[in-house]
Amino acid sequence: MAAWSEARSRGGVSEAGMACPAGATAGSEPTDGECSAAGTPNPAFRRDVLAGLSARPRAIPARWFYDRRGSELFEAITRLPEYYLTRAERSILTAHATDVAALTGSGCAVVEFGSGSSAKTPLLLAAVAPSAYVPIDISGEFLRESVAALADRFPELPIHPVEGDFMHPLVLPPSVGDAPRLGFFPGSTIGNMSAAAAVDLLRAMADTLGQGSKLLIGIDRIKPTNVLIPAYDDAEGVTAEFNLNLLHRINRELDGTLPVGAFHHIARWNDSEARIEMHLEATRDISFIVAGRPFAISKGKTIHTENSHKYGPRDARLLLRAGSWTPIAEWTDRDGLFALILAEARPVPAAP
Ligand code: AVJ
Repeated sequence: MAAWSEARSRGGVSEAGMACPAGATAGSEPTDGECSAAGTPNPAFRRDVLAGLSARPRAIPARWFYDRRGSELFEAITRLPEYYLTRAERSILTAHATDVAALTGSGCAVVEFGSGSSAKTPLLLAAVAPSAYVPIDISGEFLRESVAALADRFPELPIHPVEGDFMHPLVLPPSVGDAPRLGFFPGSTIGNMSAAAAVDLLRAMADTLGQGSKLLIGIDRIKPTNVLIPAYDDAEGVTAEFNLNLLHRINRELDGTLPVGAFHHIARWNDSEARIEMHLEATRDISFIVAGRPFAISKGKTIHTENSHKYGPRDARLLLRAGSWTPIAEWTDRDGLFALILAEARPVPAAP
């Protein structure tokens, strides 16, 4: 998620993030989302952390939040009173999934970018009566878990999981047939990317789904900071724990000696970039080792760990158009906190 390294290498971050399967085996090169077995550090994680701690400003891609513990903490975040995003998006789907279905028709193939482990996917599937469901995720383990859960709920629905990086155009399995495609990208995951990376992703999605396809995407809106900040800095400290878990993960998987207690969770609104930023701030001068290399951070300096961009109604539509999608309908929750937008991949008439 750009802090998610402009999200170029990580494909399927579902809203639940990546589960780290208990039985993860030591492959030669663990894929991005998967845990390394003890003693075999994930080379991409090692590379990103060493580069991120060496860069100024320091920044580590947010996708590394989601080891098993991080995924559990994210699940806990989605239940916090302050974290309105998940509830707002679910309420929109509950109220409007039938409106979505009226515009897509039944019998389309639903292609979810990130495997659907959230409660939202069943709401959509129940309403649109798809001919097939195609979850795409880079983590095979995570994909299998969510396929099993959905197969239970929709025993008649053909499910064709695709293990791959949805940041790049993919070929859908031939078994999907030629049913019209409906892409699904909930959770405002697109907000973790820079505008440039988001546009690249949207174009890759259009390439994967093809002309005439539709995309249902969740995008969080700009709103007052007295609502935004608590959503990323909750009273219980769950988000702080989620952020700090990244340091624990570095210590566990990369032989780190980071003094986690000397870091402080920060969530701040960057108004010119229209985003929430999460940082970890050193509360004193610190020296530590990661993967055999020495590092130092002075008191008051931070490691930037996440961006969560927010979009006004026009901003969101412009982003979609820039990514080759034409918005055709949108819905919000009763408080206007979050938007669900339906867009279509269709040729745009030449300028007059
Ligand atoms: C899952 C990426 C949408 O940015 O709101 C939640 C992740 N970070 N609390 C978001 C997150 C801190 C979340 N996304």
